[in-house]
Amino acid sequence: MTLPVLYSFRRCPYAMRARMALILTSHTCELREILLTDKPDSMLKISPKGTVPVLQLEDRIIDESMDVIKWALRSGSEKMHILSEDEEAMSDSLIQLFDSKFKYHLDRYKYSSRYQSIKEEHQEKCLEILNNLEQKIFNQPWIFGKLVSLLDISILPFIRQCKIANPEWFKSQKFNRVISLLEHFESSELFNKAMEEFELWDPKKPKVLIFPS
Ligand SMILES: N[C@@H](CCC(=O)N[C@@H](CS)C(=O)NCC(=O)O)C(=O)O
Repeated sequence: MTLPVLYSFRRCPYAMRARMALILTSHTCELREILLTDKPDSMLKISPKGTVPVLQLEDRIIDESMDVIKWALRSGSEKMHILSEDEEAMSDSLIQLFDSKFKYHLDRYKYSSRYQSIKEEHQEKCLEILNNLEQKIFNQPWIFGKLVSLLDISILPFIRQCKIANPEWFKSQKFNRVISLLEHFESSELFNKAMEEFELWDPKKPKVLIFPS
């Protein structure tokens, strides 16, 4: 059986969450690390929209990160928190919020010159969303307690980007539970395994690199 191929970009939050889902469900794949500025033809041929992650299976292509996660999680994972009905509703609505509104403001906060946006306005909108999340966190070390959940892996890569944009500002905010959650995430084995560096995949000299290694 041929291994699934994952086209990935290490720092991409969407690819990050897909890699974490693969780790948590003990899936192994061939990882092809790409540059967003030089996407390989083999990737564009199977997914012309040109975003990562792209998972190439024997019988189909999955090129949306949440679909990669759903595929990985189809038989569940004993390492992950099982969501109750209420938690699932909360998780779905927060993932939707972070993928749309939070990401929108995050981009305009981080890349204000590219977007010609007013940085402070978008920082404030990110802050509102994070303050709101703070009111929904009651457990430790992950959002639903001792096991990591779909919600943690889906939104934490974006919260991390918000911190990276200005760590001093981020750490001086009052959302202490969000800060602890992010610190736990960044020091977790899961995150560190997902962030392992892979050499760039070169279609002219293709090497099969296995993820997780
Ligand atoms: N909705 C997609 C979004 C993926 C996405 O936008 N990935 C970014 C990198 S973080 C990308 O590939 N952008 C294409 C580019 O910059 O050319 C998903 O969830 O997989």
